[in-house]
Amino acid sequence: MRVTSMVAGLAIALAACGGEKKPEAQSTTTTTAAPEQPAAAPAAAPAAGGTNHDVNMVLDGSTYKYDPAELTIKAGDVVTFHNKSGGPHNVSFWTDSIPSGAADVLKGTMPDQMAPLEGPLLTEPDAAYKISFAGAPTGEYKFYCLPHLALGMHGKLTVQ
Ligand SMILES: [Cu+2]
Repeated sequence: MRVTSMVAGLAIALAACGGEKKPEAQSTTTTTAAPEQPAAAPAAAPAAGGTNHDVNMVLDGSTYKYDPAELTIKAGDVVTFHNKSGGPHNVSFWTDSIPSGAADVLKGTMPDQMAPLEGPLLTEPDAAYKISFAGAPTGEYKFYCLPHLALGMHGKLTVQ
């Protein structure tokens, strides 16, 4: 019975051998990193649909002024005041020299008011102050610079 047992042993050895067959490596290591989405860069765009108008606040020689001192815009536009030289400057509206109903609108659209209709003092060079005229009534809006009112720094904007 020696032969039989040898055959049996061989069969077991073969079976063991076959069992050791390793499965093919399935996972090919291609970890494709998700491509980084370019950050959607919202430029400093004016409020929806409104055109931006720039007004510089300057010391020109010995004259403090808004440049331009008068401008005409449309309701919904934005006016950006820039502190160019001679600051600090600000933008204040005369409550009795704006259209009826305008004060309520400006109270909501003028950021960081020091007092009603009185914009903050801009001290940093090139600081900008943005006022939206969304929903603003048509008419004339007269404004002035609090520190330089006595020196004649004032302006007028007309909303059409
Ligand atoms: Cu000023």
